Amino acid sequence: MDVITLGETMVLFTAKSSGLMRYAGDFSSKIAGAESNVAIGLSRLGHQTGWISRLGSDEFGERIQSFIRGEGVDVSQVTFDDTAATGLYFKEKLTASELRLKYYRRDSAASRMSASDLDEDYISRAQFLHVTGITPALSEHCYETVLTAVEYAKKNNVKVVFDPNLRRKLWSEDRARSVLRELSALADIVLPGIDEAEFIFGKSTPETLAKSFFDLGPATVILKLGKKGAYVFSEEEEGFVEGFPVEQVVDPVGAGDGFAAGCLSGLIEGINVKEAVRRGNAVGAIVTMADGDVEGLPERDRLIGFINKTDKEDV
Ligand code: KDG
Repeated sequence: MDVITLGETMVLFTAKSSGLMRYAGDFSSKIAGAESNVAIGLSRLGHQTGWISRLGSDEFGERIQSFIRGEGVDVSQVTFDDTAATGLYFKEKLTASELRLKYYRRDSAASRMSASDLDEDYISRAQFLHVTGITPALSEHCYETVLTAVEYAKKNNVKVVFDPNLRRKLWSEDRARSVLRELSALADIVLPGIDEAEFIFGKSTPETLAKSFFDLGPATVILKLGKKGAYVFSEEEEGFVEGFPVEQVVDPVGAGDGFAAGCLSGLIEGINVKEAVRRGNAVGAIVTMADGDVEGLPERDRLIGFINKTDKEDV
């Protein structure tokens, strides 16, 4: 297994019309969850991935499991809970460029994940464990589950990748700040966005913010700068990696997960960090041009074509 991840996936309903969702009569339905988005992104690029989670014993839970399995992700560690429902999430398109997200996930099946759901042997077989700051925000049990998964990874020389993925709606600012710092310190690779870095350390330059994460302990910090690309700070390398031009942003949600999938794909293959980040930038850019959180994740040929096309246009 190349990457194992753990977290909640929900059914996503997107209003087909723009304006306040109270007037929306039609919705499209998809599936979304930061961690499974990463697993799917990697699987489309040809890597072996596994996703650990809990789903409700309901039709939405069945749908999510089938979808993710259909994408080639191992779902053998997914359990079903008879006493809680699968989480839901709505996208309200106020205008073409203004989205509002609404969760219905409190006390969902995934929020009841527990450390006893984890199999150390399964985690030990991966090259990377990917976790995000969404899971510990779901419940105290989920927080402990993430810590245990990280502990199993470290014990077995599995590299820990942490994406803070700050979701302010899920927890208090103080708690978020303290847990995001704690998990950043435990990780080998941290993938914060600039806003998340400023949330933790206060406003500063990308260089200083990346260094602040690095001083917590991870060997590699990859700070996401949106369309400008990313800033890398690691033991071996340091510097900016430029982003890719995007024709038209259709839906930016999920770009960070695409970025993580692209970077991890490069790291699995052993290319240098800046080249891996460039791959991450390309996947992130491609994802923004499609509607939905996973629909835009490219297969390898398309990714290579996109990178080569941009390189030619640059010459
Ligand atoms: O990163 C995209 C995610 O935000 C989305 O797919 C849903 O996992 C999700 C969340 O908690 O917001």
